[in-house]
Amino acid sequence: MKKLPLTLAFVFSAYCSMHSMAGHHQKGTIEVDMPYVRAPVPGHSMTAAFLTLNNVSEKNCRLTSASSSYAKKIEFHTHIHQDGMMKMRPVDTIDAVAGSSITFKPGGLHLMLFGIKHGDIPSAEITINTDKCGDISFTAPIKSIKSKPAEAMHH
Ligand SMILES: [Cu+2]
Repeated sequence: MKKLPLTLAFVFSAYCSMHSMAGHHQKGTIEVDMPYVRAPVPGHSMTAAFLTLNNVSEKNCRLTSASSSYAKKIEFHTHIHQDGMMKMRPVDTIDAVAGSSITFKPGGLHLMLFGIKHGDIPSAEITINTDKCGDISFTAPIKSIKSKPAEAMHH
C-alpha cells in the first residue's frame, strides 16, 4: 500500500506537465462556448453572432478584431440606453481578463456581421484575434431566432 501515494504523485505530475504543455498551444487559452449566428432577415446584409468566451489562461488579453469568410466585416458591438432607446455602439476592443468569461448575447455585447453571404449556408467560420491569447477560431451554426421587436433596430 505504501506505493499508492507515489503512483498518485506520478499521475498528478504527468497530468500537470501535460497541462502546462497544452498551455503553449494557442488553442485552449480562450475557450468558445455555444457560438451561433442569427439567421439574417431575407434581404438584409447584416446580422449578429453570439457566444461565450472563457479566458482559461493566466493572461489578461484583449480582443482586437474579428473576421469571417461569411461576412465582409465584423465589428464588436454593445448596446447602450440613450434617450429611452436601446442603441448599438461599436467598441474597438474588449478585455478578456484571466479566469473570466465574456458573454455575447442578444441585447448586450455581440459580433456584428456586415456584408454577409446569401444562400442556404448552415454555419460560419469565425476568427477572433487577440493581443496575447492568439487567434480564436470556431464554427458558428446559423440559427433562426425570433427577435423581439426592440432588438430589430438602429444599426
Ligand atoms: Cu450591432
